[in-house]
Amino acid sequence: MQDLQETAVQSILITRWLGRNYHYLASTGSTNDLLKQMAAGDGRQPPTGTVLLADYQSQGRGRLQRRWEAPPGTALLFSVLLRSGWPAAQANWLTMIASLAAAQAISALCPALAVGIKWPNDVMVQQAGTWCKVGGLLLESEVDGNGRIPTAILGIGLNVNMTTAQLPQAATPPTSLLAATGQPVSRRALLAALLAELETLYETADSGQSPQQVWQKQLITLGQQVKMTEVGNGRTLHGTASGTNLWGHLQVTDASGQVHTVTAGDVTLR
Ligand code: BT5
Repeated sequence: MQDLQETAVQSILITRWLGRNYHYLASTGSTNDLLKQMAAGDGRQPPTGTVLLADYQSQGRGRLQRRWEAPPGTALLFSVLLRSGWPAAQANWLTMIASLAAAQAISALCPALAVGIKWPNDVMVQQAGTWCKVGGLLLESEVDGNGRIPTAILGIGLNVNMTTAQLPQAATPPTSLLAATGQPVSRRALLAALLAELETLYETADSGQSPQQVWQKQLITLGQQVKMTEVGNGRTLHGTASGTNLWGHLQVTDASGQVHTVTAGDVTLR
């Protein structure tokens, strides 16, 4: 699609470094997989802030090897390489700032939409009074011997111009910006706005400041009755999402008043 090719995107980018090294592909398996290979390759190492975008993914992935599906020409599907060097505990800040950047960019282009974040990695918009998933984040990072993250790949998928009939079957009700507003949205303008927000948020986080305060304001999960399935131990918790910490972990208070801090999991709002 021409709107997302290199020259078209470079001409409207306002970032200093994020996305300045930008690659477009009409189709690939998964942008996360390809960017990971490029970052690990023997050739010229792509710099931090490299963005790889595909108009279509045949093997698009969510967390836990779930599928991420979007027909050609309808979505933003891209990955960002960040050579952060942050301590491992801060890795989650990348998911937090990416979901914030996506929410802020959507608000800028679709001011009438209510936008929020569903913990831990869903970008949501309200449609006919219901929160629906319009995008998701997939962070993949490795920890080195010093407990730091030399390289992180941040995958971002946003449903932009899918018609209602093109939305996939999904656990959380899905939508697109077109379906929610009735208007097509420029993928190129949305991408440029998102990268600009992400660059600013990244620089603040890079100075050591947690995005928690700003991020928490957008979190639709807080104060809700939730069913939480923890990733890793598969434990299920029922309770109220009562707070978060600096690392973006979710606190769930159960009926007996005990507070459980969850680092990774799936939330169903009840
Ligand atoms: C996510 O996982 O939400 C992360 C999605 C990240 C996708 C991007 S696209 C660019 C980059 N390259 C990749 O290969 N991936 C990243 P998770 O929370 O596990 O949600 C996955 C679930 O969302 C699936 O099991 C479906 O139920 C649902 N789903 C699949 N496609 C969807 C879509 N287009 N819109 C809304 N929900 C979807």
